[in-house]
Amino acid sequence: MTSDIPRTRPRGRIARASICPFAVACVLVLVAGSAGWVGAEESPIEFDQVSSMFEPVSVPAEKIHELAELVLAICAGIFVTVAGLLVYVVLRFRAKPGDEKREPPQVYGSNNLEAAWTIIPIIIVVVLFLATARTINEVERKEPMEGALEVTVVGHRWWWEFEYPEYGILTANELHIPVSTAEAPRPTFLWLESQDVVHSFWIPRLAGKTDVVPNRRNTLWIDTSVPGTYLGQCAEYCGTQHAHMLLRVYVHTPEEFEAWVKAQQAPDVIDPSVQEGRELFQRTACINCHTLDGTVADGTYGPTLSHLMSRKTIGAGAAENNEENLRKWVQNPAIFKPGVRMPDMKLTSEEVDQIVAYLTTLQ
Ligand code: HEC
Ligand SMILES: [Cu+2]
Repeated sequence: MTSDIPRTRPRGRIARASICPFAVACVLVLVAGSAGWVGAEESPIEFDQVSSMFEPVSVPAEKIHELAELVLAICAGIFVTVAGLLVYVVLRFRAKPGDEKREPPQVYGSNNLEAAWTIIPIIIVVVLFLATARTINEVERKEPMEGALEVTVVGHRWWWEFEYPEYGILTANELHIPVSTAEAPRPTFLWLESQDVVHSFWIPRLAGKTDVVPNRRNTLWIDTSVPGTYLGQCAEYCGTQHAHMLLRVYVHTPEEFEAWVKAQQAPDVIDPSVQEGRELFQRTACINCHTLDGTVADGTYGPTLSHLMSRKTIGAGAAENNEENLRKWVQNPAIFKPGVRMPDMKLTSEEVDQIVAYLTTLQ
């Protein structure tokens, strides 16, 4: 009996229809993921700003963004055309009842069609190539521009060293630069070096991503007129604590920058109430790995501790820089960064207190 009822919905179409919810779910996950709703882990540091390459504030980042928008627009056009034609063909030429026995008309070769789908893609690729070449040419610079602030950036496992030869300043993980305006241009030119493995320097809102390679000097520049704090990170897997190799860039007004330079150049004030901690620090192996101006410490394996408290974070963004976290860090830095290259110094609780009391005076 049932076999006499004409099948209006062939099985194949049901199977095809069931793909739809899956596709919809995929698109939703992609959209949610890119909007930051999914997988947004709670970070130990409160991030003041989401760092998006779609909100550039510096000349090279703007140029890269323009190119990205052009490429996205062209690719979106291709996607809509191809997917639209596909949907049209699937619906228009779908199997209808009574079609089962018939073959569709067979078309062999069409010179016009073939010419079209050869020439149009070639034009698209040439346009993409030219636009990309132009952007690379605008963004790439091998030598510092007139009046630029030069900073040498050295990638270490797992922190960043910043040296300002012009001012004799050495600091870590947090880069301070001035704004650059049309009236008073002051771009920042970065020399990128690595102490150990390949890292990658990336501050999405300020400049493109550039690898930091041992035995090689790469370059990058920033030119922004918007003061603020911009976040970045190492973008090349460089070992266990790669994810905790963050960057903070403070863009200051000229006056603020001047004040920061002055503060960094001034020697750390020696506070007599923490003399014990200061002496203990200088008797401990800390000095083999850390530099601290005005003390015997001149190690270069770890970040400089001069003006330590002027930094907002410790451990390259692994923790906020405050007394409590410094205490935990000096006690055993692996609490924040398992695998970190600073050993547990096996200090007694009292020794930690003394050293931390001293460190917190390093304004
Ligand atoms: C074997 C070398 C070594 C020794 C010894 C050492 N450190 Fe470190 N220290 C490091 C390294 C490397 C880092 C950077 C770790 C990172 O961020 O991945 C660091 C980071 C730090 C930081 C955080 C600085 C910042 O800006 O992120 C502090 C504070 C610090 N050390 C204090 C000390 C003190 C105090 C001692 C002695 C009790 C000490 N260290 C001994 C290698 C060392
Ligand atoms: Cu790295």
